Amino acid sequence: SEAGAKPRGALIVVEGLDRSGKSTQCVKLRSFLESSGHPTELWRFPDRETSVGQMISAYLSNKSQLDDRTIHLLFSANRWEKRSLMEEKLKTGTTLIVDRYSYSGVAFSSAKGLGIEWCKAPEVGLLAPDSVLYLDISPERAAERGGYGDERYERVDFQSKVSEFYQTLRDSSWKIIDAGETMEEVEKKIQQVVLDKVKECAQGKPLSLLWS
Ligand code: NYM
Ligand code: MG
Repeated sequence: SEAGAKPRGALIVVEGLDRSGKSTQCVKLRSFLESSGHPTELWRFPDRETSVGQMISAYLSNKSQLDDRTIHLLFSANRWEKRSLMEEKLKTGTTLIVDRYSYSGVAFSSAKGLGIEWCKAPEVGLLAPDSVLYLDISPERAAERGGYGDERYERVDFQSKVSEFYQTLRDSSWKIIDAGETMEEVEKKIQQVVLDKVKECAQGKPLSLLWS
């Protein structure tokens, strides 16, 4: 990094189907990074705390109905409203672990039949992750894990479509983690990948933008 500037934090995104174990692993990863001396925050999208997030939450719990494009743009707006804080945190040395990001946005909306390019467009200009970890599990195995809740999208047939779109979106930089392994095995695999990335970012890897 530049003389006098703090080493920047890394933007680590965790993606996967519902019940793939993302949230559990994100919590474990955060304590691991903190205890390794890296200031870290755990974020998630949708961020249900904001007013946009509350509209999203009402939609997901079937308390409101919204047209597919409207809800897609709300999910995107929910990321845009956090963008400047995200950049500030990274530039002042905080690593962010983000539980779902633009890839969820595109995969879930495309699975409803919206065009993939249309879905990507509002994400252009958001910060690009330094690393995407994909917790890979079949929709059937995910459903066995204590079953789904009552939210929209939590159905095996729909999750299969989402899984196909995740495959379309992923590139060679994604780390595909077998989420069918034990919690400890998954945890170990994630730790090494992320630690390397945090170091690379601290050494000056520039921030970049979606969608390129
Ligand atoms: N979801 C999440 C979307 O459809 N678009 C998005 O942009 C994001 C971030 O919301 N089933 C969907 C995926 C999930 C649901 O997320 C709620 P979570 O992680 O279960 O709170
Ligand atoms: Mg969920």
